Amino acid sequence: MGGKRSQVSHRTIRSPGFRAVRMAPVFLLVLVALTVQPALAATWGPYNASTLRCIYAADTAGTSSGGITGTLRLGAYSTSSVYARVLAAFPTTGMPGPALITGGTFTAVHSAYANYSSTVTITVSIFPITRSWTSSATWTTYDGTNTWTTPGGQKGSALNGTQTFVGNPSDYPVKTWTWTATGVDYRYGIEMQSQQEGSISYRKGVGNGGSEGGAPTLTLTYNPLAAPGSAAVGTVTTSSIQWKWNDISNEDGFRVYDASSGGTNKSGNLAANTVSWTESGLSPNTSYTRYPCGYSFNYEGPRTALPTTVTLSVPPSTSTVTCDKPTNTWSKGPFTFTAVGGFGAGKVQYYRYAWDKSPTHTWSGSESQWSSGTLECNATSNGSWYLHVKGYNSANVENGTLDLGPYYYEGTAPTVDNVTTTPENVGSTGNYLKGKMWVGAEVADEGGSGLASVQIKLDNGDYQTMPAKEGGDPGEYEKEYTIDASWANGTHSVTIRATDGAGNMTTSEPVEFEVNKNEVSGTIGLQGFTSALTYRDVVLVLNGTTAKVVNLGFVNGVSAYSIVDVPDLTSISAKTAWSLRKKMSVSAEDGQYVANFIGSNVVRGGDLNGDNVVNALDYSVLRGAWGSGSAGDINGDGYTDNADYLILKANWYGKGDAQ
Ligand SMILES: [Ca+2]
Ligand SMILES: [Ca+2]
Ligand SMILES: [Ca+2]
Ligand SMILES: [Ca+2]
Repeated sequence: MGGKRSQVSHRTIRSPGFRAVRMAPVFLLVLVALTVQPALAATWGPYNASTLRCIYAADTAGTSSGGITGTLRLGAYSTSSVYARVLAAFPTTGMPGPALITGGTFTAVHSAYANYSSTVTITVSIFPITRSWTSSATWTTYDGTNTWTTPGGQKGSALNGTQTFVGNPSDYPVKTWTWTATGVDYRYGIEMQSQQEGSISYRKGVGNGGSEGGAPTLTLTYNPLAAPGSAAVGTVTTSSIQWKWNDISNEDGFRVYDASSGGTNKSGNLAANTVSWTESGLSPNTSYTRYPCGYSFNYEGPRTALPTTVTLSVPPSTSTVTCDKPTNTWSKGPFTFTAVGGFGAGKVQYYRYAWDKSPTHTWSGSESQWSSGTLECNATSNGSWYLHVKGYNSANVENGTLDLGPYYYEGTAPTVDNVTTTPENVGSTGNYLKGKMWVGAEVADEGGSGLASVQIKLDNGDYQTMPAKEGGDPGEYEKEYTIDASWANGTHSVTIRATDGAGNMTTSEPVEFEVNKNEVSGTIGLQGFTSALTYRDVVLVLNGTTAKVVNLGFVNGVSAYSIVDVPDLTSISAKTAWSLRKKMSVSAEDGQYVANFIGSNVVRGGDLNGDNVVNALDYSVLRGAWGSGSAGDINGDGYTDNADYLILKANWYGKGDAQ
């Protein structure tokens, strides 16, 4: 400072140029040369006349016009040139390091017309300008267009150091302002204001320049902000990270950003000397990098990258790891586990897992990893199984374990043995006739889960429950069927399926059986037969080929008959001893044929020799047996006599049907 002040020399202001100016009718000229001296760090400046931007006004009304550039004056130059206010800009663009200008020292020379002999007084205040402005600024606008909030210059409170010059100008008294900014930055410049504003008169003023006096000086002080030192992160959770850094000097506080430049201020304004901040609301298993910086006033210091940190993964729970099989429930596996929501940022990076029969697990850190898709676990022995998982984030930091289970596994299928079918009625070839049929089986299960169901199906029908056999031994099952007219003839089968509590299933081979439930029935009437109960063998021929002999008891010449185990029929014929054969066509879709040999289909008598015609040969037989009952008793009354003859006669030359 002393060096600067030494520049204000009488030698300078009495230069030839000064004298020329002094010859002007009036003179008071203030000129300020501005320089900036580094307070704490770098040197900035010096300013020179060409870097200054100045406006002036004659009084508070701003009625005077005109500006000056490159020279800072305050006071009266002439009665028509009174500078009550002066705005001075001193560019700080490029000032090394962000910093708040916190103060300054301004030194100016009280100058007056050299021949002016009276003592002159001027009191000068300095204010910080609180917004940017341009060299087009006027009394009312800061850029020639937009108005100041306060006409005459938008400014903060007066900086301390108001000075009053008193003295004879020839003394060129030097005054120095030294101030400290409080809560406002005067990066935008300063306003020098005469407290005699409105009454400044000729030949008094402050400031100088060139030939009019020594050059004043301006020294700015500012606080540079260093980058905070990086420190290890503190507590990390699934949703928060405690960021830490080292303190710096001069800061009003700290801010934490999410980028090395630009980005978002995540922390807001933190207090001075803050060295940690816990950021919450973060996503699990997500990588974050933060950049704290100090700030002072409107300025921020350089940012420091803190260690990139990954939040913890979501700890495993029964909500985040699920199985397709319930616990405490038998199944045959496999056990498929799902990481609900999957893996990755916001969730869990991977699990380590163990699948075993122990309810708990001691972690070694070398367990297999599960990092995508589903996890299928297969049990290798019957009993209780458990899945143990431990979650990790992408930085391989674990967070939480979970034991799932028990899952009851067994893989031993039931046994189905001794499947039998037993018909109530069986035909000549072993075929099952109409009537009941019982299917039996012996079913058992091992492995622990026990039998859950025993089912049976007939042919390709649906499975039905096969009940335990009434009165049977444990493990014996029996199903009763009734073969009726609705059954189709032919091969049928039953299949038994047993399932245990774990879902293991055994299905027997189909057991086949043959069904032929056809039958033919009806009544047979013998022409002219006795009314008393009398038995006759009747030869029934099926489809002209298969003969069935039945012994029937006739009452009133009529007898019912029924033959089971017959093939599908198209015809049936009937014949007894001493009768003509009678044949009938039959049809029935369900195999239940009816043929009534009565009325016009009655079995006619007279064929005594069995050649199925009635002629003289039969008559000869009748005559031979006349009076006895052995050979010609057509009507069954025990005698061969005229009654039999009449039947023969009635059918004379009659011919029976083919078989
Ligand atoms: Ca500090
Ligand atoms: Ca089993
Ligand atoms: Ca005959
Ligand atoms: Ca007779």
